[in-house]
Formats: sequence, structure tokens, C-alpha cells
Amino acid sequence: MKILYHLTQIQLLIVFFVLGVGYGQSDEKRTNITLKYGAERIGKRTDQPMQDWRNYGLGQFIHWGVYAIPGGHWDGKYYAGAAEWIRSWKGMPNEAYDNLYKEFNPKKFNANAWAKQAKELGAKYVIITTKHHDGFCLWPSEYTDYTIANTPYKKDIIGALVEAYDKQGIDVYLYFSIIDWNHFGYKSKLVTDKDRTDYEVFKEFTRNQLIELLTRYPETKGLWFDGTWDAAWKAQASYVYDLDKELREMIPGLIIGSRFRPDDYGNRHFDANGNMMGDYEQGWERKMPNTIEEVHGNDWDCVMTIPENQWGYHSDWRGHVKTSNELIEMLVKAVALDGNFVLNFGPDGLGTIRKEETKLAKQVGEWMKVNSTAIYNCGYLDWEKQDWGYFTTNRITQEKYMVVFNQPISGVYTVKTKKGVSVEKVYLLDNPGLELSIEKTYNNEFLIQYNPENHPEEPFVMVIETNKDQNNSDNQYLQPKI
Ligand code: K80
Repeated sequence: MKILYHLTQIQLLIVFFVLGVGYGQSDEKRTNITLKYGAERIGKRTDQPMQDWRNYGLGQFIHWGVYAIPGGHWDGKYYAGAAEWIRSWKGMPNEAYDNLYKEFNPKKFNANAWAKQAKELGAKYVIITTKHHDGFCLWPSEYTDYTIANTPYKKDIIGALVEAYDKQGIDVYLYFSIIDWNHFGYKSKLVTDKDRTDYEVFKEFTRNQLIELLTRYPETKGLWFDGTWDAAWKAQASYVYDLDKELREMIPGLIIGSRFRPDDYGNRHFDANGNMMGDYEQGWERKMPNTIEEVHGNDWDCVMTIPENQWGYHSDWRGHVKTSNELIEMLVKAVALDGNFVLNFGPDGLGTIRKEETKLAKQVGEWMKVNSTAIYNCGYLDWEKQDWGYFTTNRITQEKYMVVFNQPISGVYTVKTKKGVSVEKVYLLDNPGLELSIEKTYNNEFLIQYNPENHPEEPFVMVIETNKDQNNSDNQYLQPKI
């Protein structure tokens, strides 16, 4: 069980990739093996809660826990790994970490202020860490003493956040780590009989906590699981299958990604037949697909850090910190490939959202105020991608957008449509009065002229009107190939 503790972050990353987090579904490998615990369906969920999920576009992730107190430092030393993993670092004794909760007293924490900031960012949903790998619970769980109730702060943080975000009309999803370094029964693999007996206790504990969360917070729209790659967990297909069902019965429409259930053979994300388990592909962590083919017709989310690899609060961000335009491009790219983009925030030990994050939230939020028409309810448009940026299309109105990140020096924007579809009118989303000239070159290719004296300094949106709406049911990528 202790093996995990001795691995460095880099080794863990290798393990992570070898275990295949984020691999895609391979159409060639489709088989028809009989599985008791395989995919629950083939193809996308079409119910309203899932349609709402699909149309969010932008979400917020919050990583908060006692790791925010050391903030990536211990005993004057700098921890180069992800701050929320500091307990696994040899530079910090476990005992020191396990006593941090006695100091957790975030006096500056203001759930309403966080929710208001998320609203201004334009986030339609939030994923909140209820418990990370360390096992510390931000809600007063009945099933362990290692919770917020036993900190000087005492008050239920999850409760406050659920209420505040709900009030802002932002849907709440709960992050839950299966890895729990605080529970004696948690194992990464089961070797001895005692391991197996202890793990049964851990399974019951996990079930109790999840039922507890959904009972306490019935507003919850979904669960975002993490830490499900251990051999011990991968051998629990029948237990996780039943638990998944039980949780879904508690909240109709509950959304759970592909990082929860293993199949009969211990496969994750995709079962032995290549079919996705769960409601959306949950493998795009700090990376994104580049083409629609990589998405294989599934719903998906991309969760992204602002610095290179920090989720929890690290007081000293090193390396590249993404700019607002980089984040906006990732958001647009996700939407253009039929996914959601979830931006992470790691508040500090006092409950303050750091100034770098606040600034970026403002910048992205300001962009969203002008351009979110090309984001919300939007997804993939089956037109050939061009170098100036990304197409998106509104799933309800079929309105089409060009989101421009690379302004051509020539001022000429190429658009290739589908057969029989002609570009009739193009204008700027923030200046509909300015109609751009369109030249048709040959079949389905249109050149749009836009060469203003003052070039926009930020990504911007052009709206395209066509002679007829494309029937999106023709789009081979909207449903997985069966
Ligand atoms: C766990 C393990 C590895 C190798 C990489 C990332 C993670 C966790 N998933 C993110 C969503 C964070 O919670 C990070 O700690």
C-alpha cells in the first residue's frame, strides 16, 4: 500500500499514462465480448440533465483542502510537484501533514464571493473537491474524524459552496477521490487476506460517504471521481457497478464520467468491447484532443490548470502560467470539438483566491460577456478547420460562428462549407452593423475580407449566415459508430 508514497511525481505520471488515462476508444478494436459490468449504453445520453451538461461550455474546478496551508513548501524547502500531493513528498513527514487540519481556519473564506466570481467568469458549472487523496473531508462526514468539523473553522464548507453556487445558478458537481491516505482500509493493491478484509471496510466507508454526500447535498448534478487507477479498485467491478446504480437512483439524471467504473476485466474508461463506461469521457486532464476523430463521438470534459501542473494552492508558481488568451483558445477548442472546458482554481489556506487567478477570471469573464454566444449551447461544426481559428455552431439555433485567434495578414478568411451550403452573410458578433464582403471562389469555398486599420487585440467572433441550415444528424461524429 505504501508503494504509492514512494513514487516521485514523475514516476506517478508514468504510471498514470501507462494505465491509460485518456486513451481513446478504438473503433477497430470493437468486439462483442459478454460483460456483466460493461458500458451501460452505446451512444450519448439524450436526457435533459445531460443536454444541459453538454451545453455548459465552461466550468470551474476548485481544489481546496489542508494542502493549501503549506502551499507547496515545508520546512523552508520547495516542493516541485503538484501542491495537493505534498504529503507524498519525502520532504514533508506524514505526521506533520496529518496534523495540518488542526490549523485549518480559513478566515477569509466567502462562499458567495467565490460563486460570484465564477458567475462573472461565465462558468455554468463547478466541480468542488469534497475529499482529495489525503482523505481530508471538507464536509462534516459521520464516517471519519478527519473532517472540517474537527478543524478550528468547524463549519461545513461543501454546504456553504453548494448553497452559494446554486444561488448563482451554477450547477454543482462533487469531486471525490477514491484514493484515501487517511483510511486504514485503503489499499492500492490487495496482496494479503488482511488487505482484502480491510478493503471491504474501506468499500463500505466509500459507499457511506458517497450516499452521505448526495443525501446532504441533493442539489448535486454529478460526481467527478479521481484516483480510480489502483489495482485494488480495478478489481471491484461488481461493487462499483452496484454503487454507480445506487447513486444514480438517489439523484435522477446524475452525471458520472468514465473515471469511476472498471469492467469485468479491470478496464477503465472503455470496456473490453471499446465502449465507454459512464456519461462522458473523463480522460482529458491537462491535455486536449486536436481533432474530432480523437473524441470518437463521446461527450468529454477537459480539466485544466492555470500553471503547468498545480491544482491545490502552491504559493510559488514556477514555469509557464497560461495567459487569458491561451485559456480562451482552449475553451473555444474544447467547444469546437464538442467538449466542455473546466478551469481550475486553488484557493489559499485562508480561503483567498490568489490575485493571478482573480485577474484571469476577470479577463476570461470579460471576453465571455462579449463572445459567449459562440460558446454556450455550442458545439462541433462539420466544416474543414482553417488556420484562423475555430468554427462553433449553436446546437439549438444552428447559428454558426468563426472564432478568430490568428488574424491572416492578408485579411482573407477562408471558409469551406458542405455541398450546397453557401455563406450569405458574415458580420462581427460585437458589431453586427459591419457586414464583411464575401467572395465565392469555387464549390463551397468562400473568402471573407476583414482587414481593419486597427486589428483586434483579442480573439473575436464572426457570425456566418448560410442559405440553409445543415442537418446536424448527418454529422457522423455526433454519435459513436456502432
Ligand atoms: C492524480 C494523479 C496524477 C498522476 C495526476 C493528477 C492527479 C489528480 N487529478 C487532478 C484532477 C488533481 O486532483 C490531481 O491531484
